[in-house]
Amino acid sequence: MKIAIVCYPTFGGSGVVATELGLELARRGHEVHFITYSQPVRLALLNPNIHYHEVNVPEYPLFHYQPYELALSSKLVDMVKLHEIEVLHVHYAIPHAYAGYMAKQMLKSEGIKIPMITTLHGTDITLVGNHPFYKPAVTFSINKSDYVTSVSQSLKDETYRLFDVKREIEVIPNFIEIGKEPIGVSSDCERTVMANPDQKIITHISNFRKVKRIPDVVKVFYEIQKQVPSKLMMVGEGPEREEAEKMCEDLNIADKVIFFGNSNEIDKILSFTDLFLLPSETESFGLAALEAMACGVPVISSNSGGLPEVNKQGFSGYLSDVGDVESMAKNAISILANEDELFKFKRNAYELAKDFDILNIMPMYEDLYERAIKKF
Ligand code: GMT
Repeated sequence: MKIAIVCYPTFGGSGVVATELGLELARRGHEVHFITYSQPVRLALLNPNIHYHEVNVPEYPLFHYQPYELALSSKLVDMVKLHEIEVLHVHYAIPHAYAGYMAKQMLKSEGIKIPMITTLHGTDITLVGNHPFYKPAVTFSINKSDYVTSVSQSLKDETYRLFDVKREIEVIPNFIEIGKEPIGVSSDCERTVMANPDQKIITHISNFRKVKRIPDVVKVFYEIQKQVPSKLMMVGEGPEREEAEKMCEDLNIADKVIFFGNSNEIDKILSFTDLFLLPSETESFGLAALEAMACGVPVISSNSGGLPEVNKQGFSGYLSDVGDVESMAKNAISILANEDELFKFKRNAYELAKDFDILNIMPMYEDLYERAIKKF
């Protein structure tokens, strides 16, 4: 099949899911065209089935806001015609589904019919898309998509609750490549860069936005380190980072916390990690938690959104109410303070991650593409 993937090219979240999806489709022999404003972070171009087309938005002094949707829809039209693309798969409704719909209409006027699949990822529904300024356009573009998927049952329910959506939404969970980075593959020497042998390693990875509740990460760690010798790895970049660094100074734990910024070595950091923290306000899925579990790392998370579909209470970790840092710290300590318990949770986390193996999820997307192409 010839598939166009539209996504954000950024670290984490929907961009990573879209990129990993495209890479796997290419490995399976499909021709994949990434169409976005810069090369997706995890995209490796050394595969003859992978193509990358950059969307350029020329600067013009008249424009206070550059018209990205216009440039994207034009690029989609050109690429579909040039490469005879058979299906458009847009990740994140805003503005991709909107631009995709416009491209479809332009192509239709030239006698070319192509199906569009929209995958909802989370903030496009729960935070941004729900804003009254965007809601009519988001509702319209979801309803005008030929197929809609969401990354969790929780996100599907939220979409029906918040929007007047008539379309059927299919749940296709996020996935992970199991066994890509075998557990414990990195050397002890690398571990010492992060912590002493007697210290446990706790990790948080995110875009450091408000929704991630970064102060809760610091508060939970503050309680943990009082009882268990440990270090905290803060991976990612975003608006809450500075405040978190200040908080660590104020709590006198700055020497126990490393702020990495965005990193391309997430697998390596996770392979040394003993516990992952994700206390988010809302999380449609929590891909970072799954990435941790696939490296055999138990998860302490909030119980919001789709997190209970990924992290299982008392098995792969624990879930607490949003903001209940006391319970999160207590659960974290109960895992970390006992080696047998830690070993059990690590093994369980890895076992559970296997349910989301890319090999189990990919056929769902391939089946969807086949149905979509056949119908058109
Ligand atoms: O985590 C973020 O804030 C980034 C965001 C995105 O759209 O890139 O992530 C969302 O999509 C991910 C991939 O499907 C999900 O794993 C995240 O849970 C979801 N984030 C939220 O719902 C806050």
